[in-house]
Amino acid sequence: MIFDVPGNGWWETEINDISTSDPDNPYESFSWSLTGNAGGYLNIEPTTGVIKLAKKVDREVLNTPVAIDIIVNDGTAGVTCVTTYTVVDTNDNFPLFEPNSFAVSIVENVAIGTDVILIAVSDDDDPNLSNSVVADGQFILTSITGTSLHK
Ligand SMILES: [Ca+2]
Ligand SMILES: [Ca+2]
Ligand SMILES: [Ca+2]
Repeated sequence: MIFDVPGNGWWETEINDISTSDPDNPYESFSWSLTGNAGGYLNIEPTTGVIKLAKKVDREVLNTPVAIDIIVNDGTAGVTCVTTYTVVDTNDNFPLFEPNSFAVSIVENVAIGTDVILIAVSDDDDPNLSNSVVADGQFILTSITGTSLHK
C-alpha cells in the first residue's frame, strides 16, 4: 500500500482509513499497530485502523518515501501490510537571492527587454511547483533556472 501525506499538514490530520475483513467472523474486533514508523510522524488508532498525523511533516525534511508496516491482529494472528507514504510538497519556501543585494548600472535609453543582470536564486521547494515568480513592479524574475531579470 502506498499513500501520500500532505506537506505541512495539521496535527492529527486523518490521512487514511483502512478497512479489512475476516471470513471467520466479520464482526470480530481487530487491533492495529504500526512498526518502522521512523520519526514517529504517524499514529494508528488501535481499534479502528485510522491513521493520523502525530506531528507536522515537512517535505524539505522527509523528501523520500517513508516505509511503515501496518499490522492487524484478530486476537489469534497478526498480518502485516508493507506500506510507504510520501510527503507531498507545497510552496512554503521563498526564493532566496545569492547574494541578496546587488548594485547595477543601466545605461539610459537602452532598449526595453535588455538583460540587466544575471543572478543566482535558489528555492528549497520542488522546482516543478510554480514557485518562482517574483516581481517588484519594474523587474520580473522570469525563470528559476535562467535567473534573468528583465526590465
Ligand atoms: Ca517545508
Ligand atoms: Ca518556493
Ligand atoms: Ca515545500
